[in-house]
Amino acid sequence: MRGEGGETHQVAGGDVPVLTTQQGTPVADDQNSLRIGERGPTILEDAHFREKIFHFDHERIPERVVHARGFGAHGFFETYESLNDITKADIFQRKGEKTPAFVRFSTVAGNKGSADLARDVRGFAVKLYTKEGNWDIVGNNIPVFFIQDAIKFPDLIHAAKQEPDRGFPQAQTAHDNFWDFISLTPESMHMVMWIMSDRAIPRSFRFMEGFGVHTFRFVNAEGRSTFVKFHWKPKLGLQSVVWNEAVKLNGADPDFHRRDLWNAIQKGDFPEWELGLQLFDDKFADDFAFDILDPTKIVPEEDVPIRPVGRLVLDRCVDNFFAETEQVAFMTQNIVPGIDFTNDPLLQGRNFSYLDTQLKRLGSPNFTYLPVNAPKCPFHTFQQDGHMAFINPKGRANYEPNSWDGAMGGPRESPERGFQSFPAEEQGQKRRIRSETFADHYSQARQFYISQTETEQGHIAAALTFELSKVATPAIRARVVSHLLNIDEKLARQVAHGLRLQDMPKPADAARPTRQDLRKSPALSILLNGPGNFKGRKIGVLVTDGVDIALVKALETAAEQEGAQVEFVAPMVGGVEASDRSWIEAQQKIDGGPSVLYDAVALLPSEDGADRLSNDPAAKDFISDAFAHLKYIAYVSAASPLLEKAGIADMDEGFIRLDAANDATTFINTCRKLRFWKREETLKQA
Ligand code: HDE
Repeated sequence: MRGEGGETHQVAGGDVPVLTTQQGTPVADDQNSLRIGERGPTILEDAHFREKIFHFDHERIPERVVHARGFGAHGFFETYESLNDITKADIFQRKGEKTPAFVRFSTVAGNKGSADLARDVRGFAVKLYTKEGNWDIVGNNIPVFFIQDAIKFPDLIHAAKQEPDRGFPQAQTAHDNFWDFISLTPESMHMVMWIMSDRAIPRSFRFMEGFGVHTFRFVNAEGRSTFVKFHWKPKLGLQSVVWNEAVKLNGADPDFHRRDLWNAIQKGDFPEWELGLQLFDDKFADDFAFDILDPTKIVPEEDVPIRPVGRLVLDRCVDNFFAETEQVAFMTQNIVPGIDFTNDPLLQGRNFSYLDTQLKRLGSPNFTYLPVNAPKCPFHTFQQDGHMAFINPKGRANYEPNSWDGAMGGPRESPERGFQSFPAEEQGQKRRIRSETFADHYSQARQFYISQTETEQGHIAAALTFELSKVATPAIRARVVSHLLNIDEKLARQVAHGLRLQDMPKPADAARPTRQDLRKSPALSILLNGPGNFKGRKIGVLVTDGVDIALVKALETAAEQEGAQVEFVAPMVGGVEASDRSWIEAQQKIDGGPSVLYDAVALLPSEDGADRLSNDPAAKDFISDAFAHLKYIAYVSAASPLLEKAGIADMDEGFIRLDAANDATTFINTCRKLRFWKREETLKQA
């Protein structure tokens, strides 16, 4: 086995294994292929060369058709209390039980190499290795979806991804095909509100919610079923970036999200989510204004409160990206006794799709044996052979029933322990049909919109205006506005104005009128659900030679007490000499560490340093971007020439002056609000 035993070889760093071929033959020369004469031909018998290039040529597997770009980590789920009254799922039977977990976050539309800050839904897929089999909750960071029937999925994804004739745009929905499809698909309007909101540009995977989307069933030992919706709530609260910041982040650090998660876990700052359940019975489902099988609808938290039942902690990065993050195979069909599906037509279609996709990507029905996919409980099947069958049964029986005794006869089914489907009554005509109860496409879109703060509503209007401004066909722009009129007139007018539409279109034909009586749901707002602290956030501190060491120390202490991180940004990455002649190492050179990488910034140059930096475009952008992105900015008076050069005439309440060491604490406390949203109004008026 690679890395275990074998011959070793002495090098400067100690004993290391001898390089071999895949057949185990020691390699003498890995620098030169075998040739005749110094300048002669390479010869066919060079098996080492052939093997090396052959393997390289086959390194790639097809990327995922959707969710190609992702990032995974290991962790565990801890059960808070027994739920045996509502489900017999083994994972929920014992308080304090820890179940190993693997999570993969992703974007949907972009290819594997696309940038992290695309405006997009984020995948939030969780594999729980329970003692009765793997349970996958293959969810998103948005609780609804674009379509109501899985048969529309290929159309949706084709429309969202690069246009087929030109092969662009990459990882963007701001193009004609996407909005053409969307504007012809009114059922997507609720989802459109979510993807045009800041939910689609999260600051970090650590600061976003996850949702199972569909309604599932819990089934208890007596066979009683309860409907359930799954929610993952981040312990660090919700946070997103602003759009202009997202655009710049994609250039400054296309790996912003994966780096953030990697760094947090490596530092031991393990991100955590609480699993919350919305539980309801048939009576609630019958009385609810919408169909609980419709994946374009939510059940507001205010109607069915969320019950926290456990926590998910990510505490280990992968050892190998390909083996784990790339090869992990999530499948909605992976459920365990005590959990069952409903007839949500999207879920039913997904249950068919995921197995297919794994065979295509991983190439063999034995993908379940890969360590990241294999159950961590015992498993025994009569399936056999196939490519890469590296787990094989022993003994004679490879079928059942059989009459071989004991171990020789192999595993047996168990009506008591085995998975039993909930015996739902089903009847009806075999037809291609959409239920009438799925027909209201605008009411919850409106409910989402009116539940946002004014700031957030402004962002939705701005995002729609931005996206539709990239749509070249005026008729498509107008068609989208015709749907917005059914959601909220103010929103429609704002977007029409932003696009400079000459004539306001008529509202789109609606199968159902938009309900005006749905109550606001504060749980839908990001800004109303912030963390109230600055934990897990990062401050970019601009320093030069001569920086006041007392302030640096005070900032570091205040940040540490809050659980926030400080990163030094300097003219050169080697660092700076502080006022007391001590040396401060920088993490970033100023043009590699723009302020978009940080949640707040502190400007601590010496007078001399500020003078030198005042003609540096990167220093100017550092400040003007932090200002435009509504960040809190701490500064020393010596920073004045820099602020002036960055075009900051009036310093608003988002600026905190650092005169003495205890001002650092004031700064961190102020940062708990995350952004100085009031500035956005001033900027709009300017
Ligand atoms: Fe997926 N989806 N999906 N999806 N999905 C895939 O499976 C599919 C849908 C989601 O990190 C694929 O292994 C169909 C909703 C996540 O590996 C594929 C339909 C939701 C991931 C597939 C949907 C999701 C996928 C591609 C319409 C949120 C990434 C590669 C009925 C609840 C998992 C793969 C990972 C991946 C099919 C709709 C979430 C092709 C047919 C709704 C998080 O099988």
